[in-house]
Amino acid sequence: MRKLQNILITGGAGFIGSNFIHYLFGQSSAEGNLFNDANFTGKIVNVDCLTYAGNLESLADIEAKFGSGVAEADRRYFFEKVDICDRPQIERIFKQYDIDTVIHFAAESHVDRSILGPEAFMKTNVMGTFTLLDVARNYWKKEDGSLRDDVLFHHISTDEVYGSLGETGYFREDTPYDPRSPYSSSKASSDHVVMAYFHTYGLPITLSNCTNNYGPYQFPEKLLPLMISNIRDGKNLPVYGKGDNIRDWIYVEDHNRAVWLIVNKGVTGEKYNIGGENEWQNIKLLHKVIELTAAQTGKKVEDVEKTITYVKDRPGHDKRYAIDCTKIKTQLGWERKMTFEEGLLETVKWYLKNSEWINNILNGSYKQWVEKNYANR
Ligand code: TDX
Repeated sequence: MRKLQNILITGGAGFIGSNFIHYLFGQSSAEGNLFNDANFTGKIVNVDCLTYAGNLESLADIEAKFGSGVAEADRRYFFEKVDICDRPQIERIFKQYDIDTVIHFAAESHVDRSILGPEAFMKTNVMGTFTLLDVARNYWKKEDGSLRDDVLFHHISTDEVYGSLGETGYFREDTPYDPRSPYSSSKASSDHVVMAYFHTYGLPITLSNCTNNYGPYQFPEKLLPLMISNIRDGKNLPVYGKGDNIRDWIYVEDHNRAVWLIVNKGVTGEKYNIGGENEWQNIKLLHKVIELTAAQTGKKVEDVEKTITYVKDRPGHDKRYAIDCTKIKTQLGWERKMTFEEGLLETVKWYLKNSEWINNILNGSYKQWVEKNYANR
């Protein structure tokens, strides 16, 4: 039986990680209580070095309700500003909180940035993952040298490790890896190191590869929050190439429910694909986002449509991603709860309502980065 009591979450101040912490504490951002089914009773230690994409504002409510805002004896949430590559600090954290589970979200995740500067991706995604695995292997060693079996290291990964699909076909768990960007190659490398720690040392691991996530708290360099905030601000809507690339979209908390299910019931040493079964050509998705955002902001669809700007394509732009998620459905009984219609509308409304959250990012250090790197848009 896995303990699942003292959970180390890496990258908890990022998009998927902050949603995961909300989900685990029964504080889902989805309306209608759809997702408050985690039944988690333990403690969370959030390790995040707060890069440009980490944002403690996304966790202010959690800090108040479960962290420093409550009496020490009732405290269930702890934040540690630490880089996952910093081995002595990671060793200290394992010991101090007696970590029994790692759920590893921390990663450099933006493909465009990996093309402009791959080094941070190799450091964080490859060496950071290695450091965590190696500290876990040492900390979870029993006196006889074997590893405990009530512990787990779960690694979050991406469908991009499988490469790019043509018009047909789906990525399955046994699809050979074929990463094509510095980002996806760094994630593929980390997946291999995780598997190597299972096969070589018997470290109890599980791994998941998911499609494009959408929902609250996503950094506005990614397609959906970028387009929603640009529509709001009357800015151009940059579409790469012809806009005919296809992505499969999943609501972030459907992904996180899958991760929690794997952490609870997944078979040690196994990997699981998680998908939305919801493919959209970028340009078609943009039309849909324009329709919803215009309706919410009182803008005219025709006016917003005129701001669509076709820009230079991303180098090596993968054509299509699509996941076959039969394994997690049939073996673990996972199913999605959010429909795309509802989820997309809720997401549009969330970014418009939480304008302070997004404005703080858009007016912070990210502004200079955009001016430097996206000046031609
Ligand atoms: O301005 C844009 N214009 C545009 O046409 C941006 C930011 C993106 N795009 C296109 C590129 C992609 O085809 O939209 C699609 C989605 O782009 P991103 O949001 O950058 O995501 P993607 O490259 O598909 O990768 C995402 O999903 C898999 C995440 O960023 C990864 O971390 C995850 O692993």
